[in-house]
Amino acid sequence: MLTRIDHIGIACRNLDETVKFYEETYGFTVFHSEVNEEQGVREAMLKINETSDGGASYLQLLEPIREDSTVAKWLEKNGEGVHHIAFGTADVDGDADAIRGKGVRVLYDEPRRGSMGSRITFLHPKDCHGVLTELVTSAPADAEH
Ligand code: CMX
Ligand code: CO
Repeated sequence: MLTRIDHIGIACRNLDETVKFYEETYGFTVFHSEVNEEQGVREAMLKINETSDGGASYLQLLEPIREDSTVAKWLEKNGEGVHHIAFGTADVDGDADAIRGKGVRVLYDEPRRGSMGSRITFLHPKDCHGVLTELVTSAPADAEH
């Protein structure tokens, strides 16, 4: 069951400048940052609020680290902006299977590694009314990232 907006993914050209904008304009702070080689991004997670399912909602600022990454390709075509939304669930495997069963393309056979040791998969935007949609199960609270 999808129980929260886990994050909104925002593509930017310069992560440091974009983080500065969110800090100075809204007073948000970076909760976590990392490089995800597989996804081809350098990212910062800004925690916005905690949620009733025990998780939290974040902004995920994404800067491409490779020209052939999905985010680089998207920036080239669209410029900076909202790239995807992510729903949080305790069971990304089960929810992805259920959604696949409804005829929506799930991009990965098995969930991959996301921010902070989470497990993530994506639904094809063309099957979701134009919205690239991610499903996330957070790492257990005691897990190492
Ligand atoms: N939102 C909405 N539509 C999108 C989109 C997005 N983010 N990215 C691509 N599309 C649309 C394009 O506009 C295009 O539509 P048209 O054919 O009407 O022009 C169509 O999808 C195909 O786009 P493309 O530019 O040819 O891109 P690809 O098919 O090569 O890749 C996708 C699209 C969704 C398969 C790819 O972006 C992907 O695998 N995404 C999942 C991984 C990802 O996004 N990782 C970065 C974030 C990591 C994280 O969140 O941790
Ligand atoms: Co994301």
